[in-house]
Amino acid sequence: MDQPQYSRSLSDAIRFMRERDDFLVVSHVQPDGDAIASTCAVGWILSALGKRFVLANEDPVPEKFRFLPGADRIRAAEELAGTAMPANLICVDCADYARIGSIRHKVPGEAALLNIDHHPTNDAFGTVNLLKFDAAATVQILYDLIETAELRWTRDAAECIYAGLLTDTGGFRYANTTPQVMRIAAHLLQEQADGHKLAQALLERTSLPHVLLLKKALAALSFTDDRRIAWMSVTAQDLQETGALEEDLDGLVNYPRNIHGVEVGLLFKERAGHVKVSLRSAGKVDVSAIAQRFGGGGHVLAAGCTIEDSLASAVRLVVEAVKQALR
Ligand SMILES: [Mn+2]
Repeated sequence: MDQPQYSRSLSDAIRFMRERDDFLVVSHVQPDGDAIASTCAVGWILSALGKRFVLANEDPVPEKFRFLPGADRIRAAEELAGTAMPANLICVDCADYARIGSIRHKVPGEAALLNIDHHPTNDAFGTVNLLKFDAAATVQILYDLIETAELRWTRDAAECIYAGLLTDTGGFRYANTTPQVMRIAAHLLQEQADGHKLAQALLERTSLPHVLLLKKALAALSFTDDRRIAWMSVTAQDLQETGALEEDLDGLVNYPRNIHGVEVGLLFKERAGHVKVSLRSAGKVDVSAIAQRFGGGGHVLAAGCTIEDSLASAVRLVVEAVKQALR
C-alpha cells in the first residue's frame, strides 16, 4: 500500500469507527502480544469515541498479557453464547478471516468488517482494509490511527501500543525495528508508558512449565548432518507431564534458530491428529514460502503451518523441504 493509499485507508477506518456504533473487536486464535495489545488498543479508541463494543478472542487471554489495560474485557468465544452480536466487526492482526476462529460463525452475515493488519499475506477480506505491510506490528498501524484521529493519549493507550511493538519486534531486536518504530516508542515513553515494567512482564518473566518444557525439548534437539537445520519437538506427552499450555511454548523455536551456523530453526508441536510447525530463518531462506507449501503462512523470517500427519512424518517432510530451499 503506497503512502496516499495508506492515508486514505486511515481516514476510511476512522470513518468506519466514527459513523457506526456497536462493534465486535477480535484478533487471531492463540493470540500473541500484538493480537491482545491491538484488541485492547481498538477498545481504547472506541471508548475514546464514545462507542459501544465487545472485545473477544477464540482463546482465553494468555496469563502474561492479562495485566494490559482492557485485557480483562476480552471474552473467550465460549463466553459469547447468548450475547447479541454487534453489527460491525473489527479484525486486528489477522492475515485472513479464518484466523479469528469459530467466532466467525457467530457474526451476522451482513456485518460490516474493518480489517487492520500488517501481515504481507493479508488477503484484504474486509469491507474496509487498513493494511501496512512494512509496519512492525498491528499496533503500529493503530498508533497512526490514534494520531490521525487526533485522540488524546493516555498512559493506557501508550502502554497497549508499546506492548505490541515490544512483543512483535522481540524487544526492539528483530529486523522490523525501523527508525519509525523507535520514534513511536520514544513518543509512547513520553506519554508515560512504563517501558521497564512492560519489558519485565512481557519479555523476561517465564513460567515454570515453559522452563520444564524447554529442558525436555533441548534434550531432544536434532540437526541435519551439515548442522544448518536444527529442530526440537514437543510431544503431547511432554505437554501433559509439564502442565504446559500453548502460551508456554512461546519462544522455544528461537533456541534452534539462534545456534551459530543454523540457517533454519524448527519447532514441531504434536497435537491430536496433527502437528503444528513453527519455522524461523536466520536470513537466507524465506520460510513463509515453505510454510505456504504446507497450507500455512507468515513472514519471510518467521512462519508456521499445520501438517495432518504423525510427528515423525511431519519432521521428515518439513526438514526435507527446508533442505531443498537451502540447496
Ligand atoms: Mn502482529
